[in-house]
Amino acid sequence: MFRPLLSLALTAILAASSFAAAAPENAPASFDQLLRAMSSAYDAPPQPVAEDVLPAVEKALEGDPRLWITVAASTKEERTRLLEMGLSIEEVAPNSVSGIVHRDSLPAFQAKSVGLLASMPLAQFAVSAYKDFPAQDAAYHNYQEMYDRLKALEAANPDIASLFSIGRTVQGREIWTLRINSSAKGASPSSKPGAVFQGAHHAREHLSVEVPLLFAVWLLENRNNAEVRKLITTLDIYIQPMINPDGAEHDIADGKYKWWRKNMSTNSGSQGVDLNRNYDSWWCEAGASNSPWADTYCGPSAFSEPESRAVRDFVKARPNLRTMISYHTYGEMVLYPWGGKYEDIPDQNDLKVFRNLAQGMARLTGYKAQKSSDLYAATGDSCDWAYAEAGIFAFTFELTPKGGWGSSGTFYPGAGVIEKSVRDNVQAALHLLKYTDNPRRAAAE
Ligand code: 0X9
Ligand code: ZN
Repeated sequence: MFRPLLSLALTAILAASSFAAAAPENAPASFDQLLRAMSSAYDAPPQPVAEDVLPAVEKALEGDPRLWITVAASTKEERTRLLEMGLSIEEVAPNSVSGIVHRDSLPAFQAKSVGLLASMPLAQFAVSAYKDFPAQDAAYHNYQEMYDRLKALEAANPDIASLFSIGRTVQGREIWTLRINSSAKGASPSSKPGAVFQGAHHAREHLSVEVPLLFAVWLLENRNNAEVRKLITTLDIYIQPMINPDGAEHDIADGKYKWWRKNMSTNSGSQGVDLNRNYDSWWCEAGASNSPWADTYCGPSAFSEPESRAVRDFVKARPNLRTMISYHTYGEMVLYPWGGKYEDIPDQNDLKVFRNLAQGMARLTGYKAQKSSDLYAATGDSCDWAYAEAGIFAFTFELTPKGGWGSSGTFYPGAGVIEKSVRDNVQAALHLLKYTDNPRRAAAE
């Protein structure tokens, strides 16, 4: 899909800054410049793009006799028949297709035997296809922009950064992973101790994309700083900013937030599985629902979803992984296992490691460190699974806002929170990296 608005808006913001004037063409924005541009976007003068482009699109298609329709079809033979009826098929889903048809052909598609699911004027569809994050939140990266940013980092640091996909989502999007490693590329193995930073298991938690993504920008920009260089040359670092891109894109797809949490799989009559209930850690016991329509639906079985399977296979193929952060929002907390049981993890030494690392990261962010299940018990979460399965010191971060009285915003706190969240969390993530060679060192503190 075409999504020119955000890149145009960001380009306009960057072009207005003195940096852009001085920087060579195509130079990637620095961490500071990028953050400044992103955090000022929320109070930047109204961006002309939405105002200019959308009416122009509407005008160009005004009175156009074509419609965008969605029709039931599950086989290639059915799809061929629809082409023969005059539908240009543009999108194919497992049980339906969408595309463009002349309004005079509509009656044929309305016949009982055909199964017309939806129709709208092409102008209306075209405008909706242009939609993105609401203008005031344009600084947040959508899927394409996240990919572009990762790709640019790889291009600017080809010796130590490589981009690869750990698998595809329900709707076929790649789950992109940026790897930072001075001696290994892509999916190849490494014996260096590994760390993983993940965002957006939950669709509406958009700040959880920005924090790991901008951490990657920061790390690579500071690659020549002695401390950072040591981390980059001794560790195997993976950044996966969008585990659930289908859901994240759905949440912003018509320019208004949908408060969507789950992935986009189709269940009987409803949509989505809660990916943070789909891992095989006491799957679908406490704190998970087996009702497909529920926001905490655990799915038909553990690892039923391609997104959680991709993470499972990624982790299992890399026994060198030692630490992990899964970013979520909101609540300003640093959580450690167990999440699925009220008890402490049985290994007292590991418990000390978890507590000390969590406390260290809480100090740097101002968040509260606690056992996950002290918040509530919820089974099937990724961090319980990663620790139980692979011994990874895995933390769930609940980012800003704090919630409750005196705190503003929930899942949509605005672009103004990005800068502080990123800066504080860069320090917390660095803290974890400093222990990734041997996290058990932290037990002694
Ligand atoms: O419920 C979740 O999956 C996480 N909170 S969120 O509001 N982002 O949905 C918290 C997961 C922490 N883990 C457990 N308490 N098990
Ligand atoms: Zn979440």
